[in-house]
Amino acid sequence: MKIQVITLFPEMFEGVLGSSMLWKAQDKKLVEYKLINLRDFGLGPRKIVDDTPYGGGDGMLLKPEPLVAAIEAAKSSVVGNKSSVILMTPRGKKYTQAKAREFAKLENLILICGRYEGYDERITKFVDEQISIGDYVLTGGELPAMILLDSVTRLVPGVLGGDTSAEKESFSDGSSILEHPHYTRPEVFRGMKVPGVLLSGNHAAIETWRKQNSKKS
Ligand code: 4GS
Repeated sequence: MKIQVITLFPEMFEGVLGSSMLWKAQDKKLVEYKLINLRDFGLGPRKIVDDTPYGGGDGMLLKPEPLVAAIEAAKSSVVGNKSSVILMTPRGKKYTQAKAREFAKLENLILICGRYEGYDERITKFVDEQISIGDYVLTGGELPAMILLDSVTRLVPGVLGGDTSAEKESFSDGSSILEHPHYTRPEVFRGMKVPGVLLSGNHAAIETWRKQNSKKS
């Protein structure tokens, strides 16, 4: 899988892409990440990417020409045809584990990180999907893009150590069952005991306890 990210702040991704799981995914050649600096597609000698909104109002908007040129550059480097251009925006469809699973099946993802007050609406004609990570306002779409690429990468076969770990976790069966609580040593921590059943060795009882203590939402 190839994930390309269009952003004005490529350096924001260094920490996340260099961290264990994502780094290993690249090292094993399971996923390839490419950062595209939107500034490179800016207009004129000053590489302008933003402009004031028609009709007035506060703030600046991303201009359509640089953004569409960056999308086209990303698309031109794609081999195969299963690709999706995804715009990170609070106006998008709410991101879920089901979406992550859908994206993990694609060969090519192109993620666009918004900035400023927003973008010229005409860019949406060059976008396949608009995704929001939640109803709050961030400074840019970079953090949402990192959340998307983290959650998608760990679903790519071979990325996680055990082949079952990704699928056993919360939401993986399409329902919204959250995981049961976990405990590790010590048996008593600051007066709080580990539930006795977990120390019992009775696997059926443990399974029942875990089911009962999984949250449905
Ligand atoms: C989100 C969000 C976001 C909105 C980008 C204001 C800069 C910012 N993107 N899910 N302009 N929530 N984007 O807040 O995706």
